[in-house]
Amino acid sequence: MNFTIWMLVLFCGLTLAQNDVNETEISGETKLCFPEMSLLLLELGAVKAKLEAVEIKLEETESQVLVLNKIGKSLETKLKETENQVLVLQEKEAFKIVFSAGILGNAAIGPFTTSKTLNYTRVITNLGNAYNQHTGIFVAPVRGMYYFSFFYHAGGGHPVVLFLMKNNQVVVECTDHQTSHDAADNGGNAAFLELQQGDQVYVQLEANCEVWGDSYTTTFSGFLLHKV
Ligand SMILES: *[C@@H]1O[C@H](CO)[C@@H](O)[C@H](O)[C@H]1NC(C)=O
Ligand SMILES: *[C@@H]1O[C@H](CO)[C@@H](O)[C@H](O)[C@H]1NC(C)=O
Ligand SMILES: [Ca+2]
Repeated sequence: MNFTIWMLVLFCGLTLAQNDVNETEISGETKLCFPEMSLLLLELGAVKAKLEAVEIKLEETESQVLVLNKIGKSLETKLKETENQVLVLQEKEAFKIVFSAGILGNAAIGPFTTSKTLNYTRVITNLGNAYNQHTGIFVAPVRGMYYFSFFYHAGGGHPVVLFLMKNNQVVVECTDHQTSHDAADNGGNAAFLELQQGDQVYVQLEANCEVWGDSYTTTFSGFLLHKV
């Protein structure tokens, strides 16, 4: 080998040793020296470009994953809120307070010298057991809006005064005067009542009054409309 060839080999070697693969630089001398080597370098360049593209894609994907994570977290929060609301609704649905009662027997009740709570002793329905047929008193199990109604039949031989009572207060009333010719009195009243837990609701027969006690005509009913 003469000196020129040695120089060329040395130059080619240096070129190959360079770290930075630059297509423009490869194109000239290197192609001359080792055609396979220059092909390899070109391929290497292509691989590098691909790697860079993959890196960019990866970064994009990472930021998308972050966004998805955020969305996932907020969805999780929403789901928990919804679950809680469902629980509240289920509790509401499960919490039913409903009662209706008449009076066992078939006889006049009264007149008494003092006012008396009517004992509606024949329970027709009593979901939640808030009504006590032994005392005639309904006790609100929860704070809420309730509805009560009461009806009576009486013979007309005595006046009728019935009060719907909340604790010691009159809520609504129904009355009928004593008459000689009107032997069949029927009446009633009703009210929506907002009650605190423990409030008592009952029907009070006033002194010197009389109603007919039976299961079908003299009744007391109520139910919880909704909690408040
Ligand atoms: C490659 O080398 C040429 C000539 O030295 C230069 O003009 C070009 O900018 C270089 N390319 C890269 C990607 O470095
Ligand atoms: C209702 O029952 C109670 C006892 O639980 C009694 O003291 C009261 O006199 C009864 N009321 C009427 C109207 O009979
Ligand atoms: Ca009358």
